[in-house]
Amino acid sequence: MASGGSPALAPLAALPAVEVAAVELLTVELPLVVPFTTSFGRQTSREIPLLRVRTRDGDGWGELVTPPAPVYSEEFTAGAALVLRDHLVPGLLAAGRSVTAEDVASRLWSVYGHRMARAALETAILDAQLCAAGRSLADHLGAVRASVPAGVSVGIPDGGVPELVDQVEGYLGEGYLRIKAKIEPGFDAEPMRRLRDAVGDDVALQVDANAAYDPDDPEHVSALDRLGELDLTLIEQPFAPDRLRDHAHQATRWTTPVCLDESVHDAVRARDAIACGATSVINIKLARVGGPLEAVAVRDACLAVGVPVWCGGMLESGVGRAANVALAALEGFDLPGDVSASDRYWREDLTEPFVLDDGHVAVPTGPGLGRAPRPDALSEAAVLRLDR
Ligand code: OSB
Ligand code: MG
Repeated sequence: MASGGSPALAPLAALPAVEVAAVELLTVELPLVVPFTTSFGRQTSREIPLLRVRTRDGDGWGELVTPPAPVYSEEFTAGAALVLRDHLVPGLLAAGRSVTAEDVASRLWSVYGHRMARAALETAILDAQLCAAGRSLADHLGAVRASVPAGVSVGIPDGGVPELVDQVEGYLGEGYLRIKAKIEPGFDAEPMRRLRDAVGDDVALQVDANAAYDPDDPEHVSALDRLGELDLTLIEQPFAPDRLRDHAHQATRWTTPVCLDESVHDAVRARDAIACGATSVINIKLARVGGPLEAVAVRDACLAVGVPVWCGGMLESGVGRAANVALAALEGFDLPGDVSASDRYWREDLTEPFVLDDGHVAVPTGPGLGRAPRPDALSEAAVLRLDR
């Protein structure tokens, strides 16, 4: 994989390797408390595959955040599981069972893409290494805060604007510090105007199109133009991931800052997107860029040129959320992220829950991720062995 060009601001400490005894994927199905609809589809639950790296010193965990279908990017769960079993895990262990998180990028450089699959593997190995060393992920990555400001991402509700306003008012009442609303062609300028009118001018409001707009369609562009009146914090990923120049062109016309998500799959792309004017804010998801190490490289590339970043999410359980919250605790993550409390997603999380406290989520302090799945949450998990 083409990994990031920018060196880390302060290089991460080297951790001792762990000796891998087994690698497994444990999959559980968890219903969402409220359906989540974006321009690319509607989800009522998540099939959550957790990657477990068993070592002599204990287990490490990582979450595979792929959706069931290739609708957010090329990646999807069944494909990711196969690529892990047939390519990533064998490729990693071919050079020996003593591994570090860095080995996921360096030993697997010749495997293209599949960043969410790699991220699960890298996170699990790093978790195992950090647990053995008795150090938290946040500490290791260089966290500068003990809690992170929490935003919430709100799907397109079945009940339209009235239901959207209800949901948003509920989240604001709980203390969330900013609202991100999903938009799609036909559900954009007018609904967002009504949402802005309902919540008032003081609420930090942003929108996410998940690449649903066509820059060559004047009606699409004019709907996005009209968002400019709403004092939005940013508009996330209006166009398809490869359309950097179209993002750059519209960014010169809009007052609303453009923020890229899907387009930014690594630090090199982050640098290029910034340099061509396609983005002035970046949503960093460690799973989208291949793991926590590349996520830090993306952050470094942004910080070097003064581009603010924030931590995105993929409806993670507590396992993936723990890694996201650690990342969001780094310098540069100054905007509230999609790092919401467990109860925004699940009636019962797979781990000890993350809770909202005065609009913030506390950064785990325990070794590694600081969260592991409760054994009873995995009692009915389907298990796939990945290392033979
Ligand atoms: O585009 O940010 C996105 C969820 C799944 C896939 C893509 C996205 C999202 C979210 C939810 O917006 C973020 C979260 O709360 O985890
Ligand atoms: Mg997004």
